Amino acid sequence: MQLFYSPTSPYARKCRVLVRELGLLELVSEIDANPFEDGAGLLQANPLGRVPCLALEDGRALTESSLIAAWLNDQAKTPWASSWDDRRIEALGSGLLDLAVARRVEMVREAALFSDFWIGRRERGILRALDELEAEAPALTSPQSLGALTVAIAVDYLDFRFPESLWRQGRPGLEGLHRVWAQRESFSLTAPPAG
Ligand SMILES: N[C@@H](CCC(=O)N[C@@H](CS)C(=O)NCC(=O)O)C(=O)O
Repeated sequence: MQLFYSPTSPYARKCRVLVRELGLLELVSEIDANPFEDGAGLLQANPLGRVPCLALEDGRALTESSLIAAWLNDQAKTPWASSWDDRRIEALGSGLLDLAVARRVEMVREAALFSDFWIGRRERGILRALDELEAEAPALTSPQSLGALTVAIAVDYLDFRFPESLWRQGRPGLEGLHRVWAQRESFSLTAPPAG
């Protein structure tokens, strides 16, 4: 299997962390593919032109990080437990990521195209999602959970793209969850490049 990723994509990072956590490095080769370069390999695997994309041996490809994560978990000798509640947290964490990535997009547009409406909307959504996840944090103690992993990836992305973010303030549960993940080798080996 080939996993197309880019080093700065948090969605791809989630899959890369999982590959390491589940001991699947021998099954999955990782291909660095900046989606904005529209490389032939990525576009052939994923018509959406996005990463992550997992190209399977039979020619099919999986194109959503949560789907890829579920697939990888199914391939593991010792899969992580899955529940609807964990999937609910995973979806909330993915939504937080969507808002943070969309907020980042607003930052890198030409200044003339900045939209206060969209920036404000994204920021309010990010804060609401963080507060909701803080309330859930006491239940997210197992590192072997796709929900907890997704939340850790999302708050780490805030540190990466918005170093001025005060997401830790008043959110000790999320801070603790992040600390647990930040100590894991799978997390440090897949950290986005500085700068
Ligand atoms: N919902 C998708 C989002 C994937 C996504 O947006 N990836 C970004 C990189 S962070 C990308 O490839 N962007 C290229 C583009 O939008 O053209 C997932 O969970 O995998």
